[in-house]
Amino acid sequence: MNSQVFSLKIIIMGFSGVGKSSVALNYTHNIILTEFNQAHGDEFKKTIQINDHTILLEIYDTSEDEFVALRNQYIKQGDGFVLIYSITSKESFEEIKGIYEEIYRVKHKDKNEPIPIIIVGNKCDLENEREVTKEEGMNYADSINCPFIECSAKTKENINQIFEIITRNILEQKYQREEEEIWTIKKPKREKGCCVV
Ligand SMILES: Nc1nc2c(ncn2[C@@H]2O[C@H](COP(=O)(O)OP(=O)(O)OP(=O)(O)O)[C@@H](O)[C@H]2O)c(=O)[nH]1
Ligand SMILES: [Mg+2]
Repeated sequence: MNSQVFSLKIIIMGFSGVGKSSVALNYTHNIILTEFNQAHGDEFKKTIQINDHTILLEIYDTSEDEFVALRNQYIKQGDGFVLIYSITSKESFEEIKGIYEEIYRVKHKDKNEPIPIIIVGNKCDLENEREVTKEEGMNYADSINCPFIECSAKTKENINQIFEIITRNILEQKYQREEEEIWTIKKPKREKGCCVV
């Protein structure tokens, strides 16, 4: 990879009201949403530096009431996915399990083919309203081999880390695939060389 700027599409998904727009706006514009300034489904851009490389993140904030066709289009085009639940809602935690399945279904991928996904428990500032323990979040993320983080779009805790982790994850999987492709292209040539000897 050279130093030119390239872009990655990151899709934010989760149950209604978990803080998808808050996380996106907090990260891209340093805005803290309140119940009086709501936002729904939008696209935000922000550049991120990873090891000397400048990467443009196109962040799509989805909404539960989107048309299935549009939702599928987001999933098909997404390079990485931020699946958010609220630690104050067990229902929202159960919801991301279905979204995880949906992503694999729409992308026509097998479970042993990794897709960059991070599991995020938002609203960790509301400790006294907690319904999902950190262990539950962590155990689920472990079971599907994905990174996990708790954050707060209100206090900005761990917000930058979400996007750094998912970007690194996308790049790692991209490199791995490219290396595997190079290896499968090289392999027949080696065999040919052996035959000559
Ligand atoms: N205390 C606290 N409140 C939050 C946090 N994140 C979001 N909220 C509040 O939760 C409510 C919903 O946040 P949104 O960002 O609109 O949630 P959303 O997932 O985009 O909701 P929809 O677009 O309706 O699906 C708002 O009142 C936010 O102020 C957080 O980390 N802590
Ligand atoms: Mg929203």
